[in-house]
Amino acid sequence: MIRRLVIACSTSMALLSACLGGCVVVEGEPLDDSLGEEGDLGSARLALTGVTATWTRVGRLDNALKIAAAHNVIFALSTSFKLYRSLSGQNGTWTLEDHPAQARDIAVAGGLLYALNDNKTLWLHRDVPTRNTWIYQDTPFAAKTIGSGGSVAAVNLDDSIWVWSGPPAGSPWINVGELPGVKEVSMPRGRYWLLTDSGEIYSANEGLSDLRQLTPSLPVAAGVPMDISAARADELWVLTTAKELYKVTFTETNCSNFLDDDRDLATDALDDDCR
Ligand SMILES: [Ca+2]
Ligand SMILES: [Ca+2]
Repeated sequence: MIRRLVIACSTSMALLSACLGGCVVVEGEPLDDSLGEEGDLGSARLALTGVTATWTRVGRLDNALKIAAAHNVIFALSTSFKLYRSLSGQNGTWTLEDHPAQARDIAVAGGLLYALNDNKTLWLHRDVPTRNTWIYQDTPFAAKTIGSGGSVAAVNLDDSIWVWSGPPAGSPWINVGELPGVKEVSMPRGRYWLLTDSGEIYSANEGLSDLRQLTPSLPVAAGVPMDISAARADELWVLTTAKELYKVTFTETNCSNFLDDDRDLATDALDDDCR
């Protein structure tokens, strides 16, 4: 059981002019994705009422370190800090986007791609024709990870969780709580997803209340989740320690409780899941 504490501390920001690394685009160097087949792992109940979670194995990313999901594209940062993108996440669809050699985590927030560098500088990616550019945003010096969603969600070294209200650069960070053992947070509109150091995934309401564990539904060989990313409340991407990539989709199954259980902005009979 995760203990919830809300703490108050401040994150001061210092402007550093460090470079994110190379900006040269090199095409056609996919991740090693030669293993595995796609497959539906079947359904598992989230410990939430009115929702069923369906795990689907999408592919394998042998060299992946981090993932970041947008609405129609997923990014992966490799262990050699190369950035790849794919429309589906399936094997053979990854293309090299850039080589941000200092990046250690990536996130898509509000449809924009960010990188957190080794020196704790935060950069916004601008994909313009013929070259990648990265624009300095801030220095969340205590951040250990950043996560996707409506805003950049940083987990600090002391397990406190912060949401960044930018861009523009220099916008403030807002403390939304603390969860001992938390590793990554993803905050699509309507849902918080939390990944612990031991690989457990929890759903939470705003304010980190009502924590509910997402049943893993993974084969033993897949290991445990090591990164999560969600661009929308009813879809969660999961990278495991065995470098398997999964997509978890959430279906509204209680169609008469006047609640939008899967947080897809459609309630009961208005939700396609209920038709
Ligand atoms: Ca409902
Ligand atoms: Ca719904």
